[in-house]
Amino acid sequence: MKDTAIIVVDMLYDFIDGSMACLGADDAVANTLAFLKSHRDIPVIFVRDNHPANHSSFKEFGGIWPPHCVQGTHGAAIHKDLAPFADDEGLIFYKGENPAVEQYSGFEGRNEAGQGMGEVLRLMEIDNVLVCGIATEYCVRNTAEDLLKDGFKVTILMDCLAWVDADGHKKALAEMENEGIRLI
Ligand code: VGL
Ligand code: ZN
Repeated sequence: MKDTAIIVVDMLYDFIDGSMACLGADDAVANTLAFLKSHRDIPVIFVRDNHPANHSSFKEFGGIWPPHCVQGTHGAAIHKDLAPFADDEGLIFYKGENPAVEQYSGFEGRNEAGQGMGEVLRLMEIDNVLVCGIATEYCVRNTAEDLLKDGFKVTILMDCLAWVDADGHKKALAEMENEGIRLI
């Protein structure tokens, strides 16, 4: 399936069992792993929230979140079960690195070479993207919407999501579906 890629958003320890542990995270990781194992022909793209220690999204610096995904810490690392699939730095997009800017969208991330996600997907001739990850209402939603706006066909893998709030998760899914994002 050359024209399809999967985008795994923020499956990082702080969102799984750390400072911002999200609801459903263990199931989301297990289901994502099962999906990746059974679809070895699909390229896997990872998004990593990767904040400096003084990031403005942290409460202490005027934001709304506890400190999380600080660069170089365990909390910022990809879950060990998924990490073997993250073997190509060109397909890992880092976001939230500028202390002054909140970035929920993985689409705004950059790989190690400084390329954006849209640019890389086009070079790979991808036009369908499967999106999963954490958190549904924030980074998954913003990533999926930016991909849709940029012209990609976007499908959310519902069994591979985790969320901050159950009602927020359901509302975000309904709104994404209305916008033209497919839910499977
Ligand atoms: C996220 C809040 C702050 C997310 C990241 O990955 O959804 N949420 N930083
Ligand atoms: Zn963050």
